[in-house]
Amino acid sequence: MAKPSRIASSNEITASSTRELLNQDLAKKVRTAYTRIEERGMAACLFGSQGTCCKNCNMGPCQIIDGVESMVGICGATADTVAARNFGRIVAAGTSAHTDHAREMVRGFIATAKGQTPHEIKDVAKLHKMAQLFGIATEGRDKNEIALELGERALAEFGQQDGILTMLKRAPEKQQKIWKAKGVEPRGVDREVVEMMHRTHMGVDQEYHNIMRQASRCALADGWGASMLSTELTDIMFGTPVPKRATIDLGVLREDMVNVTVHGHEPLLAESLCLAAEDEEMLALAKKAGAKGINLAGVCCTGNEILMRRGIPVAGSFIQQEMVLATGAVEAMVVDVQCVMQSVAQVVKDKHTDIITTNYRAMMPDAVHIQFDEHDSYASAKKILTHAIGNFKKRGPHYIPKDKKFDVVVGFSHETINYMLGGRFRQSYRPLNDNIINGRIRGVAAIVGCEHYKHADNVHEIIAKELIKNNVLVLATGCAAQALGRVGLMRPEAATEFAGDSLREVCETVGMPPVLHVGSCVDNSRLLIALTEMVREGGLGNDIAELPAVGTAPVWMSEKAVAIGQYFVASGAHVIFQDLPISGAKKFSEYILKGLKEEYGACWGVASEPLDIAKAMIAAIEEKREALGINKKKERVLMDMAMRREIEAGKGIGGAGCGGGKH
Ligand code: NFS
Repeated sequence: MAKPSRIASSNEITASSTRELLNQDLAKKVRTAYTRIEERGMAACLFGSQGTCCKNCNMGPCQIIDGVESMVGICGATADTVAARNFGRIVAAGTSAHTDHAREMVRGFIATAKGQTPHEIKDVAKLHKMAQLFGIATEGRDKNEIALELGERALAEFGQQDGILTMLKRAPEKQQKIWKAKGVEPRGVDREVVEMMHRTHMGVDQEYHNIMRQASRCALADGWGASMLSTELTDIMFGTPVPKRATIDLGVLREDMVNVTVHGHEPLLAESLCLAAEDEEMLALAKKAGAKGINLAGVCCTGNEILMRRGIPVAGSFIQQEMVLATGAVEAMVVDVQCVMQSVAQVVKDKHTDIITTNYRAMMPDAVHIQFDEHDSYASAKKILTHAIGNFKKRGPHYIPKDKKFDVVVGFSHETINYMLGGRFRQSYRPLNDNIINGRIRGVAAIVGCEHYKHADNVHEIIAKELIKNNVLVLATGCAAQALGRVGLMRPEAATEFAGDSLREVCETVGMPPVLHVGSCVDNSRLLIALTEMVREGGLGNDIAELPAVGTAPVWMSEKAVAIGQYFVASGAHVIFQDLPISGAKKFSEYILKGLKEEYGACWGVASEPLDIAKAMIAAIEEKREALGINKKKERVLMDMAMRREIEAGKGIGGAGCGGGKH
């Protein structure tokens, strides 16, 4: 039996801003997740956390104990079946969240192409690339006309019943062949979620390998389908991120301005707010209320979206959302969908702050609802800001930890990585591949996903520092990226301070941080493309499974993180989490932690301590390097003229010039 989840107590909070705030009298009056954890005083249910609680029908709920005949489900379902069904449902829920987000972005994209939003088609080069992928003619056509056709074709893939999703064609050929052979190519985005739910209904799919086949298909519909569509179309509409300096943490709130925090996920709302916050009429209104202006700040992944594209500061990550409000300095927190704790409306109960819900899909008691209309988004944004400005004069006692504001350099889209390492004239992944082959960079590690309260909040930091110390380049997304930004790892100087010698050398030459912010969770699709480009560039194997690349979402909270993990595993990338709800089912666990590797070349891993996660990631990278034959130390041979002539004569010198690699 695995040990029960550890509950973090408030003395394990390492974020100095959070600690400082919680010590203020003002914040002590507020009930936060930290309070609730202390008051609950109990560990999570063992059956639930080990994956063996079944509530898929009303004969139960059944708690299953693996190997005990009297403790299977009333229907006879075994621990392996139950854990696999639960896992499949987690993947389906995570996928549904990403895909519904993506659908809204595609609809916004169509509205933009029709001229119905204040936005425009910004990245025409990417528009043409995507059009080409979809077989859409571009020559002599207006950008909006192409965008409209692309948007409609993309939208149709959500409800598609047969065939395969177009974006799958972007994967390395070998990956595509594996998916075809396994029968896991997603047909349509919605179809895979529905089928996953159906197959895990009582009395349908009761064979865990088969359940996981659909979980892979469903997750691939997320990563290579909807999430990738969302990222690309959002880039086309709002601009592909390029490196920008910005700031992060609670200190970005302003004493003298109307503070409006944007929390949630779909950047259509946030982008409209960014435009409206610069509107003369809005600024005049703010001044009339006694403020110097409007300070927009992000929270969670919406924060990442506008941070990446506009350099708008981030006030807090998932774990800090209550802290942002506990400052008493926020006039409104504008939310749309996902990762918004219901408690936020209670945190502001005695404050002037309003929680403004904006989406018909996501309402909350004690919040103010102002519906965001994508066809009239500018007017919606102005209405929301007007409401927030109206609260400024009512601001009461407040506390902003002003010095808790950390510099970050963000905006590392896959195109940026291409450019940064390759330079303007030879944009390519060649320099990255070469640096991996010659060992300056041992490999690439993704640190993604959420935060929660079960563990101390420096897990991401410990993992990242160990990785970069060992010359592994780190790419980060989601709230993990914000956690790493808060501890100063997204400054170029961090390379000098924390990276191993050879990674430091590469970072210093290029002027980049050793931890690159790649975007929101939906933008994990950028990592799939980056990995694909590394394969395509050559020298590191024929598919993602051969690359010295590995991922972790150590402190996962949301079901979305498991969907992401599954699409990485099914794409050949090894993924390590701090825990997974599988340990109560022996055979199923073995399949997840080992068996999947035979099918996709990658599997899941679990390690509870952050340093162990980092070590497991480094070991996985080293294993790949060994298999590629790039770990052999290259002997430096000082050549004299006679030796050079010998080479020219075609006789050669063993090992020289090939990095000891395979031929
Ligand atoms: Ni990702 Fe973003 Fe954060 Fe986790 Fe939630 S905000 S989409 S799910 S908690 S990283």
